[in-house]
Amino acid sequence: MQRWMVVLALIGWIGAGCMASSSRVPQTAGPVIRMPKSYRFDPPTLQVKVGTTVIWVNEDNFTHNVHFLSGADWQSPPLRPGQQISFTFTRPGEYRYQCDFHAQMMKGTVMVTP
Ligand SMILES: [Cu+2]
Repeated sequence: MQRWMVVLALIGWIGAGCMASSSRVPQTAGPVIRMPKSYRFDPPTLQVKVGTTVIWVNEDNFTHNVHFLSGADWQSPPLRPGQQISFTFTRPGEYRYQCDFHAQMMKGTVMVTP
């Protein structure tokens, strides 16, 4: 094998390693809302205090997102299996949300108290 081929192979290997780890950054702060199999938020209703950071984790085999219908104008990007997103609630209120891809099945609410 030529030397340049070895270098290219090495670059590809390092790149693949970085991609794999960046999509699974461990987060420990705040309550977690899981998206288990299949098509649901667990728990569907959560109550937290202002200032809390909530993490949604997609443990399903399908792509989902989190889109607020009330409380704030915010939506996550599409979350592939294994990905997660967090949101910090800075104002009290009722935050109803859905997954845009499965709006009939996937709805949830976060109640934020002062
Ligand atoms: Cu979904």
